[in-house]
Amino acid sequence: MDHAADAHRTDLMTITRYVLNEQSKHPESRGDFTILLSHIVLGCKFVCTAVNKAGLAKLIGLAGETNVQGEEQKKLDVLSNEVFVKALVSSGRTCILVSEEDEEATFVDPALRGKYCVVFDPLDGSSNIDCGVSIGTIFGIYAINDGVDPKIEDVLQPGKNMVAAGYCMYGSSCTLVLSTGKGVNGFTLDPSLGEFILTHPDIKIPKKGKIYSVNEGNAKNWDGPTAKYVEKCKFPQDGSPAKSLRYIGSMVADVHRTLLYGGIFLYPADKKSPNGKLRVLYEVFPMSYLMEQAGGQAFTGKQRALDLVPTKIHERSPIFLGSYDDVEEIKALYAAEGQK
Ligand code: AFP
Repeated sequence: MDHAADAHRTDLMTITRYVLNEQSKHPESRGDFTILLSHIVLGCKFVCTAVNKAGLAKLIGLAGETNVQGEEQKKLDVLSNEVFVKALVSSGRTCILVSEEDEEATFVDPALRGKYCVVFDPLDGSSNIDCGVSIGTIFGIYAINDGVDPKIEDVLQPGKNMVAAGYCMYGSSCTLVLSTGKGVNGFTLDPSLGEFILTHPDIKIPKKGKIYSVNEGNAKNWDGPTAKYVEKCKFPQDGSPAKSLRYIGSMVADVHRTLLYGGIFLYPADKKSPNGKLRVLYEVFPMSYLMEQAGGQAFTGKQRALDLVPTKIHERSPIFLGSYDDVEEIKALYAAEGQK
């Protein structure tokens, strides 16, 4: 144990302390957001533990299978969803929940309702679980005037109306990245304390990056601007070095790297999937919100991603997000295509 290093860590900025500090800047605040966030944090800690134990505990398997004790086994994504739904409902601060795992939105029982709507993917990248690749939880939060009579339109709002967004990555460490609309901060779980500690204050994405991240296996079905952009990444004509390709296939991991190192993450439309693959409410919006808050951009191929108005809770959209200058390039290619 490095006691010398530990001795310096006597003034720990936990995520709760950070949010309470922010709350104190708004004397009218009743602490509802802090309570909601603490329930999200609890969900993340639970899922982190479950992900870490997955191999050992044989949590991986088909939902409905039984373990040696005859208890029903749940797949990690099913389990994670249950954990988050229960944590969010019991916070008493939510009125509508939209989860990637549930076909319909959950309207919270009137006795437990609060003013927040939470959209989330409890375990994104779950096809990577079996090989131990980083996966994560993604969430976005809307606030409505009162939670008494919530309607589905309350969550069918553009991403720019979110009051907060974030993700938790279950990787070599467990990292929670959060924005409440005033920049982006990263917190790493200290397992010995069971607390998320501020380790990445005020994250800013580099203005231009050296990495592009896309599933190139879909290249034969791409449209012109996407194909041209990727060609430029590999064979730049302006004398700049070629970009490196990094693609994990787990959005949280790919976006986390993009946020910290810069570059661009693309999940474009293609001939087979004209709306791309990623879901607007709980993948595209939260990640776009974080990118903009970190100084980057997010674009759908037609417009600023956060201006999109979803019409269905599980709607999909193409997405290009990352460093400001890199997204500017793809925007220019789409604009040129539009002028033909
Ligand atoms: P899974 O949850 O099915 O693994 O999907 C993950 C995901 O939604 C997102 O996290 C990735 O960025 C994207 O899909 C990867 O999709 P491709 O496998 O088509 O590249």
